[in-house]
Amino acid sequence: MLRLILIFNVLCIFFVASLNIVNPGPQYPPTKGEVWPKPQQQIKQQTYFKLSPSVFKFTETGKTCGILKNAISRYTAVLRSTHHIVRRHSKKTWKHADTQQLDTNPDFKGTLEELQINLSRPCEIFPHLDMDEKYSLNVSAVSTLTGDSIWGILRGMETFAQLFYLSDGYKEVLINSTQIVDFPRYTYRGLLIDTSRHYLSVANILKTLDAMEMNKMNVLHWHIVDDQSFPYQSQIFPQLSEQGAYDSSMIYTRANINKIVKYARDRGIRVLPEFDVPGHTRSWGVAYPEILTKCYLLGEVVGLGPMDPTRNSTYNLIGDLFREVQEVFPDKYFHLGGDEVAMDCWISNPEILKFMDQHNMSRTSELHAYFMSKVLPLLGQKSKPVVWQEVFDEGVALPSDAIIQVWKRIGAEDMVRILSKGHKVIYSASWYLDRLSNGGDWKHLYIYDPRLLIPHFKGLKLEDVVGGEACMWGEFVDDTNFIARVWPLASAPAEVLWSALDPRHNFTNGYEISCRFEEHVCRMNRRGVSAQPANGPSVLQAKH
Ligand code: CP6
Repeated sequence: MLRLILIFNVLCIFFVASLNIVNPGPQYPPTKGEVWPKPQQQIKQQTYFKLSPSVFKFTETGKTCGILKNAISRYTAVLRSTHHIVRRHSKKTWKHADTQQLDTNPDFKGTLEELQINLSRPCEIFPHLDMDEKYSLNVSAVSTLTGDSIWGILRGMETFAQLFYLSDGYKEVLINSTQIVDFPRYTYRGLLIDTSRHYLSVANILKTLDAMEMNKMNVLHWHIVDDQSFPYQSQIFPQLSEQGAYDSSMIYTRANINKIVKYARDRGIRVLPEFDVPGHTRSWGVAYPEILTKCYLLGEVVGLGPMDPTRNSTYNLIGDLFREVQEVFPDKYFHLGGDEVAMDCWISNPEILKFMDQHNMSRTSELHAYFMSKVLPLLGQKSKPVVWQEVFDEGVALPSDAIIQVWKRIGAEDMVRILSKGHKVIYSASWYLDRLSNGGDWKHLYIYDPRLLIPHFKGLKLEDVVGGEACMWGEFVDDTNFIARVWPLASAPAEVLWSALDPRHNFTNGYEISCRFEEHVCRMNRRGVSAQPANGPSVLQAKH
């Protein structure tokens, strides 16, 4: 009997061991030195160099400025830290035979000593919608990065940092000879963060900017306040956050915001503030209940709704606050929101009904239009508006340079209507990160390309689809899970919005993308971004 059990045990061990043989290691082997998002044009040679961080230096051969100097110290640190990983892995075997093997390999061309950075135009102070992000990078015995604009140079430095990979056995940091010419397919590549439903710490927002830089995203759309809390600390209306924030520690001071804006600028990232009006404003009413509409049910007040469009005091407060916000956020655009206005509250209120009557309005959309027509001029000359699509859909007269953000339906329909009226569009309908359960799958996000959705249609300027945005609404994310929920998912729209259509869209390269994702996630992890695994549980599947 004992013998039988023993034999059974041995068989079991054999069986388990054989499973391991059937399922060998990672499903998707990570690539080595593949750049995310994929460059527009790249030639890669077999010849390669070794990085010696103590010798390597960035040199400025053209114009320079503070942004470039900061980038040089940042990327010097990145290259040094890759080296630390090598040292950790290789321990005492640092001078191992593998190094000798390298030296005798005919493709090995020695140590990379320098990257010459040749910036031809003076630096701009802040990134903007039309910024030039083009660069050329040549990695060879004399390596050069050239660009007309500082923003292109920043993108090129990120690419350069990503070209390095660890040798087999992690003994060396290597880089192949490579020629790259690169520029984005879309100029607006955004990420929405929502700091009202849950507060996000300044440290986490800075971390988010690090990750955006690694993915060449260039707009942080900061949905800073909403119904649930008002964390923006205003100097003229301090009561807004004193009473409307979750806690006196859960606010953004002017110093906090200055730091975030500067940190973003150093990475070529714009910070687009959103103060959503007239809906989603419940938190404004904790300190200033009179600016909100009283909602009625059966003749009784049952709560507060959207802003009260009938009172001048509403517009006075908005105007004064927006002027202050325009000083803190230097971007040329200001997001006014305008989405999901609870019209049923408006028409439950007898005062509002009377006002509509007096102004010959029969539909609530006319009241929404009236409200926006009073708010839009408050921006003055200093900023141009971005609004959610409802504002356009409800027939509000918008200045021609207003940008419309589409979110309601996946598909071309909404974009076509907006483009035909001559407005620029930001597309985010397909990239609601918060809607994905179990962390989500990048494949659901990678298949949409906003311009490709639009059928050939006479007279529409496809370039007016300026880009897209991944939206991470805050209902189910806070400091504990925000980074891992966003990354690497947002890397999918980041690549769609940057890279060329070919070979991205031949739809047979899911395997290749998965392998590049493995390396990219590992790279983000190494550089301090806690991105979660990109590829789901391992299911055996043939290559290609
Ligand atoms: N908050 C605000 C939200 C949403 C919007 N605006 C939203 C709506 C539907 C989904 C996700 C988010 N939470 N202010 C709409 C733009 Cl599915």
